[in-house]
Amino acid sequence: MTAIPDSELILNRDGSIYHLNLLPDHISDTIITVGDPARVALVSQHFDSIETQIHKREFVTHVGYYKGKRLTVISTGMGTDNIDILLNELDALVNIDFVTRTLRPHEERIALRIIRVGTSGALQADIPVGSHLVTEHAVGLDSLMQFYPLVETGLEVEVGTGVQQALGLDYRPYCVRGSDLLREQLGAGMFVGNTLTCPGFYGPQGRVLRLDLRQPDLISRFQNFRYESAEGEFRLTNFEMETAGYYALCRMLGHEVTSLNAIVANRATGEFATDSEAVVNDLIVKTLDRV
Ligand code: R1P
Ligand code: URA
Repeated sequence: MTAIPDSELILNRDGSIYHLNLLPDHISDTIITVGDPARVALVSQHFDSIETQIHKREFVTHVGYYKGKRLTVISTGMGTDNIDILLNELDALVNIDFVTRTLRPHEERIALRIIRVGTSGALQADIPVGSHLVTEHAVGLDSLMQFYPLVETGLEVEVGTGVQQALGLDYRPYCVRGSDLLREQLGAGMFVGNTLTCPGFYGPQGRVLRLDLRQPDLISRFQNFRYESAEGEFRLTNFEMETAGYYALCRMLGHEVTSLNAIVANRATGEFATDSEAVVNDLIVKTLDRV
C-alpha cells in the first residue's frame, strides 16, 4: 500500500494531526461534539476527571471520564467546512497508521460514536423553544457533497430533489439518514425531526437584517415542504449549520452519528429562548446520562 503523502496526511512536529492537534491516544471511541468552544468546558465540568485538554483554532478538546466511561468532547466552530476537517482528522486518528501512513486493514478499523450537541432553530410552530430534537434525516444545502461520492437511498434522492424544486435551487441538496440505534438511545423522549443544514445563519436561514433575500418567502418554503413516503409524511423541522455534513461523512467513513438539537429559536412564532444556556445545559446533562 502506498504511503499517504506529507501534504495530505499532515502531522505536526509532535506527531499530532494538523488542525485538531491530537494524537491517536488522545481520543475515546465516543465523542461529543459542540459548535461553541466555550461549550466544551460546560460538558467536561460534569466529568469525574479530565486527563487531556488541547486547544488549536476553534478545536478545543477535553478527554476525561464520566461515571467511569472515557469520553472526548471537541468543539468544531460553525459550518460543514469545519466538519470536513473534524471528521477526516478524527477518522485518520483511529484508522490510519501514522508511522506507515497507510490505512489500517478493514478488520482493525474503528467505528467511532459521534454525538453532536448543538443549538438549532425550529421551523414549525409545534416544536417550541426550549425543547430538544434528535435528527432523523439531514438535508444539506451546503456544497460539501459536491466533492464526495455519497451514496443516497431512493428516498433521500427524492427528498433532495423535492427540496431543490421547492426552493428553486440550481443544485440538488443531499439528504442522509443518521444512525437509528444512536438516535433511539440518545434521543428518547425528544422530538424526532428532519434537519436542514444551511451554509449560513442569515440569508440561508431566511433572516433579514439589512440585506434582502433572493426568495423573500424562503422560510415558508422551508416550512411548507412535504414529501409523502411509505414511512409517512416528511417535513423539515429545524435548521442549523453542520448536521448534514456529519451524517454524510460518517456514512462514508463508517462511523455512528446522531445530532441532538437544543431549540433556541422558533421561526414560526418569532421567539428566541430567554435562557438559551439552560436549554443547552439540559441537553448536555441528558446526553451525558444516556451516553
Ligand atoms: C449558529 O449560531 C451556530 O449554532 C448552531 C449552528 O449549527 C451554528 O454552528 O450550532 P452550535 O450551537 O453547535 O454552534
Ligand atoms: N443555530 C442556527 O443555525 N439557527 C438558529 O436559528 C439557531 C441556532
